[in-house]
Formats: sequence, structure tokens, C-alpha cells
Amino acid sequence: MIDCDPGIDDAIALFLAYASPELEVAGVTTVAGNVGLDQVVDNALRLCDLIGGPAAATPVLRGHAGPLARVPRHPDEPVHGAYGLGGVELPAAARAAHPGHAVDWIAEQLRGAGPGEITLIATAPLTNVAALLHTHPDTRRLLREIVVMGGAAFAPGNTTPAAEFNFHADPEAARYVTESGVPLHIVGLDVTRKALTPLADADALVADGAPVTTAAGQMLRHLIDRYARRHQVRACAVHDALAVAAAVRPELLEWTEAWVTVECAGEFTRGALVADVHGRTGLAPNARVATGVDAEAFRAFLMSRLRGHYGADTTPAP
Ligand SMILES: [Ca+2]
Repeated sequence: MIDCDPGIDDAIALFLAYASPELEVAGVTTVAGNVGLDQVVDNALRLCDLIGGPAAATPVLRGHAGPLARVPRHPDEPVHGAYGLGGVELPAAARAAHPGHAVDWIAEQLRGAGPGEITLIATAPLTNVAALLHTHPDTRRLLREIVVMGGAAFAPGNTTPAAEFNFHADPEAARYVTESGVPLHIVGLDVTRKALTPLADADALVADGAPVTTAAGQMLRHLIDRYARRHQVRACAVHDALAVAAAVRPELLEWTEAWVTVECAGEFTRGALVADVHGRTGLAPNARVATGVDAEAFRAFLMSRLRGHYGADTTPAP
């Protein structure tokens, strides 16, 4: 199950998930984040249509339109372009969102599947996930694990000096999820900023010329253009795709067990991920935090999956 807010790196994450035979995507649920809820729902539907095959039939559901305990805050200058996909225009969606609320639907799916069958990959503010664990507490023992893209335990934030975007957007939800007791893998800026996709890869995807590779390459070019202005490097982090890779190939990353929580009250540190790696609190670890990544292996993995599954040179699977 993928809970997302597409978003360019969410788009790449969806492309990677559907290109990974290890995963069977049961549903795509949406939450406001990179852009507002109506837009992320529309983007998710368009992306699933573009991917085609099983993606075009995957239920896409509407979730929460903003954090439950704070006023929503949307970025002043959208990182992902006005509509969230870097100016890449995809054909209008052929269907509407699946009826019902994402949170209730995830709970139903978890109950139907049974304990340990479903992994939740969360690549957006954690509003839906916290609501799920709060309103349907039985789902805590049903989830196999939650892989979260979010936080910056030891690296600087990208929304404030201390906080990463998803955790900053809904710190209470992030804290609730970290302290829920569900097995947690956290993929934050500590690793996503070390696993950059260079312009050459974006160009190679565009040059491939197939519909998904072209869209992926164009979206990545948009992100790289922005990243270059701030970080002086012709490459970009593809945060959410690394979270999907972590679910498929956890050995691409180094993991540190720690008790973690999220700062909700700090004047300058709201939304900061706090990781007790030296056991100062005496509390038992509740998460595995990614602290290292084989950047070259991730880059090769992402490119081979995208080109192998969607590229012009491959014969589509029957
Ligand atoms: Ca996202």
C-alpha cells in the first residue's frame, strides 16, 4: 500500500514500485502535501493510467486534506511546479477516485489480508497513517511494517534548518506514527541527499522515448534544475523512490536501531526527527533509521528498473 502526495519523487516512487516484481501494489492512497488534495488525487490517477497494466486498475483513494491538529501550510513556491509534476502534462485520468475514505479503506484491506501481509510505504505527511492507527487501532498488529520517507535525524532539514518537509507538515501525525509500536523503517534526508540522481540519468530517460521513461526524465530535469540552484550540483534527491527501494532492497541502506520521536513544540525545531542512537532515554528502539546508503547501487537499481520495465527497447510482458 502506498500513501503518497504526488509530487515528482512520489511519481518516480510509483514508477519504481510498479516496475518491481517483489511488490504487488494493493492500493494508492493520497494525502495533501506537496500540493492540495484534489491535485494529488488527480496526479495519482493520471500517473497510474500512464503506467498502465495493473496500475490502471489499482484503487486510488482520497485521504485527508490537511493535518488534523494544525492549519495546513502549503509551500509558497511549489518545489514540484504548479500542479506537482514539474510541468509535465499527463492525459486526463480515465476514471475517478475509488469511493470511500483512504483511511477506512486501508483498514478494510489490512483486515481482509490478515496479519503481516501488507507493508505500508508512506511518502507524504503522515496524516492518513496516524489517523489509521488512531481510529483503527487493530491495524497496528496487522501491518507488516511501515516504511516512511521523512525526517532528518542527523542531516539538516529541507523545510526548516531542523525539519524535513513531510514531518514538518504534520509533526503530530509523525510523532504518533513513530510512537505507535508498528515496525518502522525511516528513510530520511540522512540518506536521500546522499543518493542523488544526476542529470545524465534524467537525460537518458528522456532519450529512451517511451511514455513513462520520458515523463520520469522530464520530471527529474525539473527537480534537478531547482536542486542545482540551491546545492550547486546537477543532480537531485529522489526521496520517495529511495523509500520504495528500501522496501524492496533494504540491503542498499545501512540501518541504525533507535528510539525515535518527532518534536512538536519547538520554536525552531518543530517537525524535527529525534533519534536516540546512544540510548540516552533508556527507551527501547522503536524504529530502524537509515543512516547510510550505497548511492551508486541505488542509482543503478532505479535506472535498470525504470528502463527495464518501461523502456522503449523492452518487449512488454504479456
Ligand atoms: Ca512525497
